[in-house]
Amino acid sequence: MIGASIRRTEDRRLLTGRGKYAADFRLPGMLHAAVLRSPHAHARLGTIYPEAARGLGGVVAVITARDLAGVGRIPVRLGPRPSLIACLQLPLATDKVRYVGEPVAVVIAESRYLAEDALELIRADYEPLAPVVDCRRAVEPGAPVLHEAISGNIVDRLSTHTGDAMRALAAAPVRVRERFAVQRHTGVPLETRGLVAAYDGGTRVLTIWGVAKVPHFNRRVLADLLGHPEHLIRFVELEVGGGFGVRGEFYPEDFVIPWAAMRLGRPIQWVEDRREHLMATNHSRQQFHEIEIGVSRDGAILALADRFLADLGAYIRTHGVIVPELTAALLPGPYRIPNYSCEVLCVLTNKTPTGTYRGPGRYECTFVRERLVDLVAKALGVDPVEVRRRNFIEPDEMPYEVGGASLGQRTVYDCGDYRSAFETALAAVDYKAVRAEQAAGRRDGRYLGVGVGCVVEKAGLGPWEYARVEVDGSGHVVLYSGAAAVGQGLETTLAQICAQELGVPPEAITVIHGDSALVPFGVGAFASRGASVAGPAALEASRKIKAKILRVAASLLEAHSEDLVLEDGAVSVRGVPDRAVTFRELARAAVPGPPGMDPGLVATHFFEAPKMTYPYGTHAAVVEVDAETGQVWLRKYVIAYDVGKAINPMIVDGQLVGALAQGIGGALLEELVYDEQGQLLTTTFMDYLLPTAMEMPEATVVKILEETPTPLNPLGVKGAGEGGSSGVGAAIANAVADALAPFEASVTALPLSPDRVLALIRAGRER
Ligand code: MCN
Repeated sequence: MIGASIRRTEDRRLLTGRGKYAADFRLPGMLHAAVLRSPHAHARLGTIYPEAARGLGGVVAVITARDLAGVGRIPVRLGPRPSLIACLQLPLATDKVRYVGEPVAVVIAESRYLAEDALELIRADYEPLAPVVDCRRAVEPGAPVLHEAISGNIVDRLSTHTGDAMRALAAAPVRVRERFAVQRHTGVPLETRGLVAAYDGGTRVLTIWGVAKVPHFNRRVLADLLGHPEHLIRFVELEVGGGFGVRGEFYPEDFVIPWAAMRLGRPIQWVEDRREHLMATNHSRQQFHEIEIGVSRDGAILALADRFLADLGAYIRTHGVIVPELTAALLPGPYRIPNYSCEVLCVLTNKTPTGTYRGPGRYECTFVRERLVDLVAKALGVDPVEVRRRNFIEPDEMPYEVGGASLGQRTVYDCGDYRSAFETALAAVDYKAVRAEQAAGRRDGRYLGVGVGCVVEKAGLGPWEYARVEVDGSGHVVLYSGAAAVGQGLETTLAQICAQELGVPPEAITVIHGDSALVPFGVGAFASRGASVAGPAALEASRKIKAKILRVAASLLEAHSEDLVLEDGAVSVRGVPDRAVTFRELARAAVPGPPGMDPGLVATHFFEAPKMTYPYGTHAAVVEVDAETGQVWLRKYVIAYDVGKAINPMIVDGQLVGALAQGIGGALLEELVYDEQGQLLTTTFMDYLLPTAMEMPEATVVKILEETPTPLNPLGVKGAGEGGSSGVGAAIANAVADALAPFEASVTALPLSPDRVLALIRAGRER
């Protein structure tokens, strides 16, 4: 079962329209909420006048910060640091608003229409302040300050040092220096955020439906903010129409809606619309790098020194400064870099706050590093692939300590054969043939380019995950997992692991997750940890239950457990198939169970993962650029990616291709654009361009590698959820730069939208 490309069990209900999402959820007497959002990027907030809205028929309540006096700020989930506390977000704005879209008031009404209408009747006094929109400006003296409490806009400084980068740079025979920028963009799941909250005043149980990603952590946050006992709050996941890092974090609405449901004693639904999503849900990725590399004359990297600004938006949200931290930790990538330094300024601006987005920090650092490596090749006059070949960390150097740390762990690559993945990708893209086609094309005025991006990802963040396996009284196997589903196929792959141990088909196993009443402990779905942390938890719990099944069967069949065969939901004595007991009989016999054994066919396991695993691979892109229109066509795209062992290769393939689509969006199309006043200009899909099937490469080749199983878990698996996007900005940018080499175009920023590509061609021509 492990290693089998079986179809996803969850698709039966999803593809037949039976999935229930937050917006599908209905309860009798349910009210609806709408959020009044700041129209200003930066303003003092004076009196809010909710009276007219309250007077509108059908409006049940208008909630402002005055109603929430004493409610705390939303805490950091990953990497809390004392320096960040002053800039955390309150559920509703109090005396100041700091980005367009910041929640100012919430209307609760009998219908969504009424709630939206009532928003227009709320007046608020704003005293506009000068906004600071560009983080490069925000760090200058005299720039407007967002949070007076930290007297400036730099909320944190991070630094990483290995060896002595400055000295090594000074001594390096060849040095290349460049500035790179990654644009603000983000995960845009088709299902926007949403939730339903209901409070039972009799039992005092508060239930939230529509939660995602980290239900158990968020339940604790809500319990703390409400001052309500955690065990009286139930979180229920429903289906999740994509998360990509942004959905499922704790946002202001995740407090206000449950709070209002408790006060009003009626269920309330809130569903984000797309415009809100684009201005209220975490943004990501915006960074400005100034980087220098020193190499020997034969291309060996001697030193790398980076300094970058990370634009975190107006408040610190649940990811703290983890995205820039990950950038700094993984910037060295698959190369041996003896001297490395990175200085990071985490900067606040009057824009939507930020968080993680699939491949957080790695999309950015991979783009920066891999572009720089191509520039080294140019400086040395060699093919870019040769510089990479010169610098890969070799398998016999594993585990490899990079220096630096993220998520509280030193960056130590567990295992890997970077060169092999690289050569696999080059072979699949047919590098030599593409170069020949390129040369021929140029003679005909066609601009073909090929580019690679080598990726080292991180996956499998602990600290642990929970699993429980039960055989119920009817003999059915149930697997409870503390992980969560965001669309990645969790149910199928966990069932495969359990099925392998218990000899039952995966589709016969019910996988339960995301419901805090049924699953008492859980960490969730992020950091590509499902396969490598939740998977081993499921495996070990399955092994325990198998041992228990055999012990109960041995006692019932009066045989030695070594003589028993477990197959098709029954246990029989080897060679005597008639002497058998079914799972159903065993489950019933196990309560209260043979003397000295815990009752019931139940087994629990916490899999602890103190170290992360580092999947890796190479992306290769072949593009053709239309020099008249600036359009970039993706002729071919290759991803060779090592996941140690694929539980379900079809799902891994889907993960890589899906992530590739998102990476293409980041490389060519998607950008959250603000004007100088801090107004977000991209609030519809007319302006914020997502890739469609039309923008996918004409040919996509995915090579799933299983060359280096990780020693860090009993399955040998590494994550697969993010590596498909992390290398895309790098590979496409290198390919476009390669295509535009005749114009001497300097490709240093994403996205490579047609207008930018034309500007690059023009600037190159002028040089
Ligand atoms: N898998 C596998 N074998 C492996 C590794 C993974 O079969 N060696 C399978 C897993 O069992 C799972 C999927 O591939 O079904 C992704 O696994 P993993 O990499 O462990 O990631 P998680 O389960 O922790 O999922 C989260 C991850 C992240 S961090 C983001 S962001 C993301 C993603 O996966 N968001 C997604 N994939 C997504 N896919 C969909 N459809 N929607 C999202 O929002």
